[in-house]
Amino acid sequence: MTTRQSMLEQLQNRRDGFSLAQPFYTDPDIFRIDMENFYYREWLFVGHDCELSRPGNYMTVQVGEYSVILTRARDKKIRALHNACRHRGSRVCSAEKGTSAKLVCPYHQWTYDLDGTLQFVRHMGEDFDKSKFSLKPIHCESIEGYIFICLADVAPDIEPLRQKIAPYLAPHNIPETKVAFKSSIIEKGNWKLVWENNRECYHCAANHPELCRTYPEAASVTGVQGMMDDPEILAHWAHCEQAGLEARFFLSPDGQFRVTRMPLIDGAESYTMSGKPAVKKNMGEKTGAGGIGALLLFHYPTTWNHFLGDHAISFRVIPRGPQETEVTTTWLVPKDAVEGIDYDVEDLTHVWTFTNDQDRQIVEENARGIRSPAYEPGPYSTEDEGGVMQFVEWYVNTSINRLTDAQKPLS
Ligand code: 3BY
Ligand code: FES
Ligand code: FE
Repeated sequence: MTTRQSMLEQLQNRRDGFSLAQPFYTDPDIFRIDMENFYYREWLFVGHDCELSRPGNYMTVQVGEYSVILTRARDKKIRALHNACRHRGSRVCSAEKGTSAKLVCPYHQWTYDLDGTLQFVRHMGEDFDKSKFSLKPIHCESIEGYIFICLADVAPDIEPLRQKIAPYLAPHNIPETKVAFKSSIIEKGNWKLVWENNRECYHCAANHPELCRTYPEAASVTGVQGMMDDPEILAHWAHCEQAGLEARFFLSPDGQFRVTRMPLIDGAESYTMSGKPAVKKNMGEKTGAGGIGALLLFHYPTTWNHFLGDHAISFRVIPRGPQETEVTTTWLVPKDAVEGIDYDVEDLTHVWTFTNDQDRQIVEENARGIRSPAYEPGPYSTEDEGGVMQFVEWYVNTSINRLTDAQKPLS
């Protein structure tokens, strides 16, 4: 039996409401199939428009075997290009980010424009047609300051995501922010363990003393059910709507993304130790209303986000191996906020720096336990882990669909 067949069988026979079998968190073959089914097919959040604020800015990102360059060209457009030279394939850019008028391959100096067009080559003969050797383009879309790419030949329709989330995000003016701080950590665990951990707050009270000062433990806040029965949440939505902010919980029919505004504890305004804003400036007019809590957004498989009145935090999840995942956190503040005057980086980043490290430890302990031959799938709490069940169901159903599609003969 091939790995695909046995994977399909295991997914079809899985025990509902239980964690996945060990190979889903450890096996290199299943990992490769996950990369093909998810990371090489879906829209992926890779970075922010403001990280490429000026023409000439570029940054690189590695997704599995794909090396990607994101550029802002002279026409101000953001593009994604395959970082593989059309001569003999060298990576053209090796830096994480930079500014340059052109992209020059370090090997034999083939020179590309920031839009990917090949502009200059030496000694290739008179008949050489440069127009046939541009850097290959990658689907790239920007939604409210979030850059998404899709590595598939044919990308899924991104419009439902854009249309739904843009009205929620717009008041936070993400295109008008700057990066106050960015950190990348490696969590030694499968990407799905990182997501499972993120989708519940069952672990919060015992593990996140800093976050728990402001972020509610209730499953109705983090998860995907129970919010309609929570009077505090209903009152919060009414308050936000009065301030002109889109607020109500929305989960996409395919389960891939969710947006909602949620209250913080005791009217906290920000994820600081005091609950007071970390930044003296507001992200936008409407976000200065007070008591707007946090706008929460997740989009599988790459991102979860918190938008506050004074700043926003994005998280990017990229697998680095079957048992290794990179989590990149970016703190965005209004671009005219001045460090040291309007905000202090330590105050701004303290809570989530600790929270991320705590989550890293949790994920790594989870991964270690799962590696034991004695591990067997265990039951999720329907009360507290509805969000985890939703993620796992999305993973299982999407995987089954893709594995069965691949089995169908081509018509
Ligand atoms: O960042 C989050 O959305 C999740 C929710 C609960 C705790 N946490 C790390
Ligand atoms: Fe890029 Fe030769 S491989 S110029
Ligand atoms: Fe956590």
